[in-house]
Amino acid sequence: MHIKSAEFVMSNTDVAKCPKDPIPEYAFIGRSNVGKSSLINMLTERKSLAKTSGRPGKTQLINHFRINNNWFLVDLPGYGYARVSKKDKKTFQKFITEYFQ
Ligand SMILES: Nc1nc2c(ncn2[C@@H]2O[C@H](COP(=O)(O)OP(=O)(O)OP(=O)(O)O)[C@@H](O)[C@H]2O)c(=O)[nH]1
Ligand SMILES: [Mg+2]
Repeated sequence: MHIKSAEFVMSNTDVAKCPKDPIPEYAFIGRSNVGKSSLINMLTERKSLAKTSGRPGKTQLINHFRINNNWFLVDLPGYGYARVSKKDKKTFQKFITEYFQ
């Protein structure tokens, strides 16, 4: 598929505020630092659409990207060994669960 456009839409921790456009949405979930954000950049052929880091725990929000104006890619925080506080891990877990529900 040719990616003609890939635009950052918004970042959220509140699922109710996420985009409601009735278009397909593909999200990546996995352990922290496995390369979820890098995969989004690879797929869209954009170097820094999604923020990446060698330090686990870079992605801390629900990030929506609109692709070709007709579907979303979603970057989520990782689980497992993100270098963030226990409190932040709980927060991530809560909104990620709400997102998938
Ligand atoms: N060797 C190798 N390194 C990769 C690959 N993909 C990503 N990385 C590196 O792995 C590290 C983490 O990549 P991210 O894309 O930020 O990982 P993430 O899963 O989004 O991490 P969190 O946001 O913490 O959940 C970075 O240093 C990347 O450069 C890959 O295919 N091979
Ligand atoms: Mg990430």
